Amino acid sequence: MAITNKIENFHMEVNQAFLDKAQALAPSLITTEIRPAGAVKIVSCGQDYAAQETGQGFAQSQPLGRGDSLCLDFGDHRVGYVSFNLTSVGSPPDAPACLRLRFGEIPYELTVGLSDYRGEISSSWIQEELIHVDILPAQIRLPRRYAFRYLELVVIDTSPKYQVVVGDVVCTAVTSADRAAVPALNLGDPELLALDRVSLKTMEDCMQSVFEDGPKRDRRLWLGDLRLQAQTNYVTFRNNDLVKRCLYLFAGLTQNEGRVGACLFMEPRPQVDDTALFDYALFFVSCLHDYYAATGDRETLAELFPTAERQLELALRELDGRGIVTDRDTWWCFLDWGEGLNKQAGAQAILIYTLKQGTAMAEWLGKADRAAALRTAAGQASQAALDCLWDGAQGFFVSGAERQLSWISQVWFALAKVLDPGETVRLLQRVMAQKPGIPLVTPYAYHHLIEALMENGLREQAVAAMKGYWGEMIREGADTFWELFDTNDRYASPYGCRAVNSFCHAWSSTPAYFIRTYLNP
Ligand code: RAM
Repeated sequence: MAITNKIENFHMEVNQAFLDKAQALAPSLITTEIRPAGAVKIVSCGQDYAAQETGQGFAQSQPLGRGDSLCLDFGDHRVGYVSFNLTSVGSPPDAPACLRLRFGEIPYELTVGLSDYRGEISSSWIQEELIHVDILPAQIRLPRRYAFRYLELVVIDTSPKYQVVVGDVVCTAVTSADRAAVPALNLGDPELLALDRVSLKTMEDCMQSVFEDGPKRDRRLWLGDLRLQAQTNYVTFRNNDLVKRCLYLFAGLTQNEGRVGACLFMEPRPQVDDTALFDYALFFVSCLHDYYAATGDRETLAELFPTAERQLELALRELDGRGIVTDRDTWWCFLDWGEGLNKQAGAQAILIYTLKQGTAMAEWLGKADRAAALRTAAGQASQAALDCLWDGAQGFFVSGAERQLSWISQVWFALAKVLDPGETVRLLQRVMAQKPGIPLVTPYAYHHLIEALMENGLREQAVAAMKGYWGEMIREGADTFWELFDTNDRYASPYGCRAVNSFCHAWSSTPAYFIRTYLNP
């Protein structure tokens, strides 16, 4: 399925006052200069590749001629700008030096070049450059920001008469996350400490002028990702103004009829994309709800509540005669990347979940009539789900005309609290025991499972699932948590090529949220 849901006759609606507020909250970036920890060799290991230390530090390279290469390890995941010196040895350079640079968050990416790529999304996400240097010596400053741990430099050519030496390689790393703001943890469990550490690094590298989803790809502000980043932020970096900025950006740049878009671009100027996702638009409601719960910022709640309410109105227009969200065969709702996943049940549950949050916000604002209307809508949507989507014989919610079973449908109905608490616990226990239908494939979807388990008192299962899933990524060598980790297919990609998967993806940084919310004494 094409990964696009372009709305018809798209136009952008701008609220300049909201945008001005967002711009006033733009963070300044903290920069740190980082040099390579050493040189490595990329070796194949099974279906994957690994970086093998050569045991050499790196100050400058040996002289390099045609076909020679150098691979540097920056010691951890980095997001920033790279510069280096290039000098010549031998005769005066009688031809330009031509270099190929490849950056990889993981070793595998260094093995896939632009010309090898066969994926579905743009090849331009491959971090590869071909540069010609006419005058030597030269100080090279690459204009792009890269997300990487490994940098491979191949000399395509010099000339038979001279070679080049690479030195003073520096990454100027950038982030808006302030480590000093993170509260200390009071835990002894080394597995939990490791999960927290990698979560923080993931968050840090995604916190830029907005909460980016991933600093390699897509490098933009997606609403579903923002929701989890904000929740993690409240208990880690505590940059609440960055959340506020993102809320004002989404509210200030809407699509037709005041619909909040699925994602925003920041450059050359802030603009909303023409992609609409049913669940993501509703998560504006959640983000505002959670922001107020974390900060008590009533002025922002009051100012942005109408935008939240508008998303609920637009979503309620999508109900069919039974009161169930209309299913579509486009990419209309996200939920997860599961192959063939039907979205109807999950969408219905998210509508109920956000109608309840809308009700709470209306109450906080003293809008009794609005609260009553939203509460009624939530009750009706819940009853319709019980009548049409609940399959009592199987003990699961089903989705779409084919009555599809999937984990994510059950998880979202647990979060939406449609069954009574005892039945919700039994539903989650059945999910864990019977593994119904389409599995969860992203850390984003796993987050919702862990949240449902934690909220329903199934803490032991939650911790075991978290240590099993995110812990496995660490055992696989993750420096930062990945966009996608399918335990049934480690090398899966929704994009047809794993090299364009993001290996630092903020929606997977929520172990820090769980540890600090539920497990830190
Ligand atoms: C991908 C990214 C992003 C996500 C969307 C739905 O492009 O992984 O993080 O929010 O899909």
